[in-house]
Amino acid sequence: MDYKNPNLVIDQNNLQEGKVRWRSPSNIAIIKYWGKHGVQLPRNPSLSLTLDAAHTDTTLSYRPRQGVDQSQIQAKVYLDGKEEEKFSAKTASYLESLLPIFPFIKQFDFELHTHNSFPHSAGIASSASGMSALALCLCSIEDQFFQNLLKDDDFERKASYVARLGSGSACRSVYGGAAMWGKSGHVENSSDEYALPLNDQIHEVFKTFHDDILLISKKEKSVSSRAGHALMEQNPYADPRYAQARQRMYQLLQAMQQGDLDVFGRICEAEALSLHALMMTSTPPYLLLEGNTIEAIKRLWAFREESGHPVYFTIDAGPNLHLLYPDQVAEPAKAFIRSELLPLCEGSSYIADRVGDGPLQLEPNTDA
Ligand code: 2P0
Repeated sequence: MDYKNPNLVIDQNNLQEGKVRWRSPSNIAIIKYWGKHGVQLPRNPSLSLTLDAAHTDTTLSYRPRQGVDQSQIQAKVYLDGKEEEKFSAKTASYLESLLPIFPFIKQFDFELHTHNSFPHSAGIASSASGMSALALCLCSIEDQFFQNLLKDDDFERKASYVARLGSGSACRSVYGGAAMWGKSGHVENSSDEYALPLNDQIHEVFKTFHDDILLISKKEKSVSSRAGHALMEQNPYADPRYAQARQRMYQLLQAMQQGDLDVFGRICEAEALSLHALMMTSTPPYLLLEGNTIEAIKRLWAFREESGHPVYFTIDAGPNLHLLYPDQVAEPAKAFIRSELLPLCEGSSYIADRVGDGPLQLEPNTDA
């Protein structure tokens, strides 16, 4: 797949200013992406559920530059109305890297207003929602000027590809429900370069899933995901890990087709623990789990043993626990979470989220 296209230069007579706006959700990985090469190419396939409440709203304004010179791309980024110079510099260099795909970028100056629905301290990666929202905005600009992404499938695949270049996990957020990313012999058209929606292939029960995110700690994590991915290159367990992820992907896809919650839950929890085991076996080793993360897992296992309810956990690259369960057990699951798990959370806080329908294009003239 090659999206380089030198023809996407806007005729001077058609150059005009405008705005596009997208809301894009975060996602929670069931099979984890951990280890990469090149520009966010994954070492193993991953699969995630797209969230709903945790999302980023981004408005991208573009204004024609006076004469196309060689000077650097201009992008000002405002987070909740406040200019963020660090994000402005990062966004400008991301846009610069996209010039072979969107040559029209150098015909504009950009302003980006962005708002996350979740607090920074929540430990939800804003890179997945933020980078997918920006990628969708860029594809919308292309579509406005060239009308060549008219088919939803083409639009979404390109947005997923472009989002991946910004942040790996972002490519999965372009699709609602469940999405997988990375070449797998078991999924036709799967690719390391973009994600695929899986919704035709999975049981309806997974679309009813809740994800209650328990905020065990709101502290900034000690090792970034970027550094964590890099440490995989020297990890002695890296190769067996990539083989394990491939095998689990196959088992998970079958379980999700059949609606087998038990197998889904076993793989989901094993993946979370494998991810953190990889951190513990890196050089230098590190640990993102807190004592209360472990205590919450033990209480959950005891609750499941007693009640038989299909409530499972996963963990991202941080200490917070995501509790996943189908809507049919929401009542007992929420009662258990309130009485036994919230006391383990910082300020008893959690975010109630659910599997969502994916990104939404918004009217650009509402507040960002
Ligand atoms: C995932 N995570 O599959 C894994 C599991 C966190 C734990 O991808 O460097 O921010 O931007 O490609 O996507 C977090 O890493 O990494 C991540 P980059 P990203 O969701």
